[in-house]
Amino acid sequence: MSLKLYFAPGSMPSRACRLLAAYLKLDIEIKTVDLAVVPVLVDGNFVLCESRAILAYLVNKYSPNSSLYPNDPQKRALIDQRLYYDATVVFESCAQIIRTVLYKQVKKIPQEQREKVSETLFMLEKFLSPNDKWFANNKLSIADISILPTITTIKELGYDLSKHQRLNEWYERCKSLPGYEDNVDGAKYLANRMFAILDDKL
Ligand SMILES: N[C@@H](CCC(=O)N[C@@H](CS)C(=O)NCC(=O)O)C(=O)O
Repeated sequence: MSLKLYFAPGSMPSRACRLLAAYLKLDIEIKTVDLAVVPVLVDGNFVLCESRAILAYLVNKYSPNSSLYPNDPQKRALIDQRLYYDATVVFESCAQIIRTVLYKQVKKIPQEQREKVSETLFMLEKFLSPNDKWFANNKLSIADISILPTITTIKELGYDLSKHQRLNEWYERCKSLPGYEDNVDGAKYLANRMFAILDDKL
């Protein structure tokens, strides 16, 4: 196996790929880069970008019978639905704040961006029904691994996650995942870069 992951610690999708690699105990070289779009996976001659495609590929190839991304069409469809929601809504709600602060050097997070994060987390929590411990099929899946780095970043930016009880309980559960601490370190690194510019927290 010759696996490499081009990675940046602050990058939420990069951290998701690293979390999955730790969970699957993959022998993977983590190559930290500054000036490139990340994450990018290199597996021999095969090169793949887009974190959610990378997560699905790693399970399909290296742990094909795993419940992280099951073969059953309906179970898989529920996971895909969460992944698309993550890519288009959850990640984006946080990424907009990151871009506004880091690229435009804005000192105050715009109110509409704060509200978007709250609304998004309110909707996200609806995927966790009272008996569901995880985002799909009541089992840990690549949907949880994809969503975790963004929620960690939002929390490290100062957001009070206890406003969303089930989401908060899910977050507590995620703390036992292999690689969780590296994910938190990346979120803190990103948050500290933003706090150097920001006047207030999220
Ligand atoms: N949808 C992509 C998002 C990738 C992305 O936005 N990466 C950011 C870091 S989180 C990046 O590389 N930014 C550097 C740049 O655009 O130059 C994924 O999930 O992999």
